[in-house]
Amino acid sequence: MIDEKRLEDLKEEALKEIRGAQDEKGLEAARVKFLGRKGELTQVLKSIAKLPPELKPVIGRLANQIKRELEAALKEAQAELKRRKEAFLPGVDLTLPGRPYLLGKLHPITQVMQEICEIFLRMGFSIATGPEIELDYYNFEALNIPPDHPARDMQATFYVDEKVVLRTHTSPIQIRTMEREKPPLRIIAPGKVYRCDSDVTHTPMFHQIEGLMVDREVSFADLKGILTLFAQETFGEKTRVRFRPSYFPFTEPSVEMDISCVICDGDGCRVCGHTGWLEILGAGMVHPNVFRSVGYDPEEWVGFAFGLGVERIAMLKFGIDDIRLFYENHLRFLEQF
Ligand code: FA5
Repeated sequence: MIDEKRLEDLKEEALKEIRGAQDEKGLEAARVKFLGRKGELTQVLKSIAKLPPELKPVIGRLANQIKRELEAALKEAQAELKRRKEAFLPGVDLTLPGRPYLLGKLHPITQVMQEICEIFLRMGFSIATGPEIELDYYNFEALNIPPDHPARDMQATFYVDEKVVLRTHTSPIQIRTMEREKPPLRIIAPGKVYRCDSDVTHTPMFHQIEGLMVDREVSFADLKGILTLFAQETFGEKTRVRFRPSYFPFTEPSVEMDISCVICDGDGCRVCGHTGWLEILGAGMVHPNVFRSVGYDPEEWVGFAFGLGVERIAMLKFGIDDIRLFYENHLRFLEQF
């Protein structure tokens, strides 16, 4: 005969099996064993009818309560198994340390280019762009370099065909901007340029930033002032600059700007060839012929322009002695910036 003790024992046994089930199969076996059609508790419930009347309500209530408890335990065990299954996927060990998430970074040349652009943006310049595959007209002719001009040899050009080149400098953007916009204007133009050139300080593709300022009263003093400020913001307040006469067909007069050597501070070392100075850019007052080619009146407008090599600046800033390192893409090199 069933009594309360027997029922309690049954409950304990059932809970033990339900909670101890290692998988869904084990859990289902436990359910069938106790709560199935022929399960042990089901049998008890069925036999209640045959109990003496005074025992019926007591055993009936207890048996039903145990049934509810076992059903709840089953549900909980099912949920726990599901949680375990999700956490322990086959072949996945969640105790292993996570894989490092490799974050990309800006290339050092891009970083330097952005830095330089920001300096000029703060001075009221805006950014202009132009195509890398350029017409001979914009790269040379409109810049006062006619077809047989000896200055064409200053830049070893990649020709696409007779009339089309890979731009050798960012100066054609001067022309394109002036054709499009009326003066006054103040632009900088960063971009890739190409020359048939390769050694420790030259690569066939490199970056330049062009600057152009045109107004009614721009003077050589403005050129000097703005470029001096640029040099000091880039290389530090103590940087000294000097301007040497030079030649570019599209500027007159033309200069090259040197900064005091960033390595030896002007004392003379291997990097500056023991001169104490490093050349960083070319510049000058816009040649009247350039204004004529874009339809600006050279009697009314004056301007200055400059062009700098970004790799050169980056090499000096970071103390790098071989320009090719920028383009070999070794992670151990690139990760340092
Ligand atoms: C020019 O390209 C002129 N367009 C600059 C200019 C603009 C002058 C406006 C006046 C007014 P240059 O050929 O000197 O000038 O080149 C400028 C800079 O580009 C050089 O000082 C150098 O830093 C860099 N450069 C030249 N060739 C290479 C190369 N193959 N690889 C890396 N940098 C180079």
